[in-house]
Amino acid sequence: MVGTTTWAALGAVGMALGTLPPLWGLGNDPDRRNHYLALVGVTGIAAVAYTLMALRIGDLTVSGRIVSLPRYVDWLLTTPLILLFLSMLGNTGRGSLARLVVADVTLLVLGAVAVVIPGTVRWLAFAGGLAAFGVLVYELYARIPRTASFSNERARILFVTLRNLTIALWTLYPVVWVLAPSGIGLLTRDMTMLVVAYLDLISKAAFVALAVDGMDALADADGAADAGAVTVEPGPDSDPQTAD
Ligand code: RET
Repeated sequence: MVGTTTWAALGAVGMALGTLPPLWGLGNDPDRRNHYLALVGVTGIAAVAYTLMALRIGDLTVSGRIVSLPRYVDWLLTTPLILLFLSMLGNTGRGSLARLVVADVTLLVLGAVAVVIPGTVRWLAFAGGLAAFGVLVYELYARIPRTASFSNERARILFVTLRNLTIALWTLYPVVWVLAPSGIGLLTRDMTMLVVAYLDLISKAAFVALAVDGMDALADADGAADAGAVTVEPGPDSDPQTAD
């Protein structure tokens, strides 16, 4: 039977493959070492977490519910790295990054609390998690675009793409939480693992792949500028919205 273990194993393979592009970037673009290190962490840590889940290591049973420790540790480490990367793209400064990470850790901790504590407290914790998520979305959507200083138009476009992908995908997690055994139990545990592994893969491996691709273009643009190959006159092909 195809179940939790298989999905977790597939997740591990996907995350490991997803770590190859930023490793390549690390070797090829020393100027953006920190950006690539953050990306290697995002999929690399998830690859380890999924391997542990496939081996069924770290499943805790708390008040009759199973909580996967590797999953929460993975989220606690890698979602801040995703936010760090977005914040580095926009040079948004420490205050903004701190707000993002505090909101992120708060929502994850409240989510974990909501899994293990029954009754009214469960839904209160969940509502608190949603509120923290609201703070995070507000920062990414409303504040950062006003305060960020992007090194060029391409960096801004890359930020907007990755930010939109992040908000769209992260919004699905609380929905899955409600449908899963943690909430009303419409999804089985196997189904939940499949859906979450799929969401994790897109919000991590696809995010990382798009980020590496975008930074490669940024490096090319820098290289062309350094070599004096950039024309000053904006020609018909130089619209950054349409250039690839
Ligand atoms: C919970 C329940 C409490 C309310 C909210 C949640 C949101 C979780 C999110 C998780 C994102 C995880 C990612 C993992 C990548 O691999 C904890 C489910 C709002 C947004 C992106």
